[in-house]
Amino acid sequence: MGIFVNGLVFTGCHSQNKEAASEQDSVAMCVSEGMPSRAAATQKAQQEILQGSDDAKMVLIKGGTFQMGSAEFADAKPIHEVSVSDFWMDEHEVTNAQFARFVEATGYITVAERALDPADFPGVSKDLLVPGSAVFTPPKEHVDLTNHLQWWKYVPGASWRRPKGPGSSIQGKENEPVVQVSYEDAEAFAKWAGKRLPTEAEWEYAARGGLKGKKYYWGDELKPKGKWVANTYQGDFPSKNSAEDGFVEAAPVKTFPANPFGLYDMEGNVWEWCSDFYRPDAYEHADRNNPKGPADSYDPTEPGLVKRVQRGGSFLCNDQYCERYKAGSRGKGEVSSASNNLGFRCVSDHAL
Ligand SMILES: [Ca+2]
Ligand SMILES: [Ca+2]
Repeated sequence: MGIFVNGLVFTGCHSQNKEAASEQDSVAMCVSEGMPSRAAATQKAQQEILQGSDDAKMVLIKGGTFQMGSAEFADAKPIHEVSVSDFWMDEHEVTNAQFARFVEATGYITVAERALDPADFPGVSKDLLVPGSAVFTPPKEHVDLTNHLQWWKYVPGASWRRPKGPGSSIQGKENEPVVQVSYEDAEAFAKWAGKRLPTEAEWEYAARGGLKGKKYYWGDELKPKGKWVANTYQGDFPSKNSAEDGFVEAAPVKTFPANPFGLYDMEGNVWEWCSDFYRPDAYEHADRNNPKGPADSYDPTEPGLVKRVQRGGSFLCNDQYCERYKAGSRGKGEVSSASNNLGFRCVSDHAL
């Protein structure tokens, strides 16, 4: 069958180019210039294919060696050489539409929607133990930046379906990143999708996009050519968001330019969970080859809590308060906690 088809193609080619027939002694010659070979075309298709139960477009990140960390942040020192193997990464943060499909398929109930067990919250009045989550609630007037509880409120009823609590919704926000997801929620989604959460080494390697020693993941200038290239916070934090970049809160994924690896919103938009336990001294003892983080977590500011790493900062990051959208910086979060500026994306070791 294959020979017969090839024969037809060969014949057609000759009939259209009789004057050059002597040069066209193979089927390959008949392929018009600029058309990719079958091998190249399938490879490209594979690199951009929708992968996993969530049908996410994933990008093949070719492994390599890079300088991980930042001299600007105490918990991101020392800068050290790290190698990561090839992996595939979602090109954008997991969206509300993707998360809705997961919930529909599995009946999953997120941590923010579950009843709170009084045993987990000794000393807290039972009537305060209602399902909900943290919502950024900016004060009307300028405040000092020492107490973050001035702008973070626990809002009963806040969840991924109602990111800011009763009255809010995700309708019309299908392409925005899902928020109000705890580590457990992100991990459950990843498992359903046939994927996993990235290590922070993978995340940072991917975010750097092959650039070396830059202040921001996109380069050394905050606004290259006068343009905001990530969804962060402009204005007087936390009371006056001037939204010069066009967005007070999360932006639809892929609104801002992709990095050189074809990944969107690695910096800003929403924070992204990574699989490593958080410790401020993690890099002092880190593996150099595909590091997976320390064996346990420890955050001196909240010693009793288990925390995992978060990366990339969010629409609330700015130089005045949270600079942790800068290259190499690290974030952290208690594993059962969520907020309306926290999401995730998945990776896979293999094409799915
Ligand atoms: Ca913004
Ligand atoms: Ca992000």
